[in-house]
Amino acid sequence: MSRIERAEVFVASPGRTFVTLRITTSDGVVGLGDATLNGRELAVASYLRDHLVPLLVGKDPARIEDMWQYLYKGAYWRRGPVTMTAIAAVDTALWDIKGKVAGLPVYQLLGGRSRDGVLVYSHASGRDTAELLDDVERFLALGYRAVRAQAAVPEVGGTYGIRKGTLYEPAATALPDEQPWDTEAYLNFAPTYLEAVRERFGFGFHLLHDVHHRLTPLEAARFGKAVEPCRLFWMEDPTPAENQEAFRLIRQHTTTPIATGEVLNSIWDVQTLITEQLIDYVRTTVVHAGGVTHLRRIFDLAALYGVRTGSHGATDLSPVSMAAAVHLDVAVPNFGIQEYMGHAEETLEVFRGGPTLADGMLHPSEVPGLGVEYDEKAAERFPYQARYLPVARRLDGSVHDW
Ligand code: KDG
Ligand code: MG
Repeated sequence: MSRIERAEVFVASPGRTFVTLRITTSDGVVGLGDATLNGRELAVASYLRDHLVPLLVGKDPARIEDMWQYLYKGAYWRRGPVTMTAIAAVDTALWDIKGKVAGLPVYQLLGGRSRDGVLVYSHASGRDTAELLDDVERFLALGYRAVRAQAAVPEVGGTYGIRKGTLYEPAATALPDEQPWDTEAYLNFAPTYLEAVRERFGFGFHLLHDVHHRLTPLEAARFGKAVEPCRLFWMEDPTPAENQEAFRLIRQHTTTPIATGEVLNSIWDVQTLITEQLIDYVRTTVVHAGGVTHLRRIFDLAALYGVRTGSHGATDLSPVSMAAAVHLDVAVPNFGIQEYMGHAEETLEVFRGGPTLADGMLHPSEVPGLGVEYDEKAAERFPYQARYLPVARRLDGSVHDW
């Protein structure tokens, strides 16, 4: 019987930092898992190296569900992003191995295709409305059928989600950048640029917006009502999602669809949101929510309640995560949309292969497994660089949700 012979953890910063787990079996089959937790990367690397790798060696790589239960229940300490990201890396690597052993792409192991391609949205942004409109135009010209729109709030001179270079990268400083925030200014301004987008480009594409956890439930309800004429595909993370019950109030006041979940890690974190149908799209991901095995479980629960999927896909999700996401997206019946920002050139020098983009849709790789390779030699050219996500402060100096 095949055994896990080796498990190695790589930390490198090709364009940005990624933590990658590589499991090798006694038959020489190699599987990859993403273990990147933006701004807290080394905590997961240590969890893997110091606590999980010693448990993996000698185990049967084919027993994916059993491994998941063993690592989750065996930790005793439940949930949390560090634990769930580490478990996700092992789980994803084992799915990669299973696909390679079977000679099938992972989506075939998940039941095969439910659709021909995976609808994606990308990020348009601008320092003001005019710049945002140009950027939306650019994405539509590239063939995207869904675009997220964010513009800097003039009174505070910025906000989350505004691209500086070719790719949006919030974790850009050696210590956290402190950014100002003013809710009233945002609430006055954001609806105006979303309206401007619809006025200029019409309704022939999906328009999304990320509130990034910054509003109270009542403020979110007010925002949702204000943008109803824009017919958003969704408003994302309208309020911090730790308090699942808070979404009831938003739901009662607006028909703007709601998406949340990118910072949540387990089925229990989204249980009320899903079973009470307080959201329309669940944004949990392969890498931060326990891998393919656990994300499938979340998606299946969501399917029972008519909630669709809309997984996080920012640049801090490595090409291994993106590949795994697209295998799941193409297979599950309740897929909604997939976020896709692409990756820096340096990132793609290290991670080769993966899904392909055509006409605003991603298509999974047809090679056995996930279809991504990790070039260890290339990674050595990009040593680890510590980077933090920013912190938001209100105008009175107090800390706000970033
Ligand atoms: O690491 C944090 C980013 O992934 C996050 O800020 C991006 O909100 C985000 C999104 O929707 O892509
Ligand atoms: Mg988001």
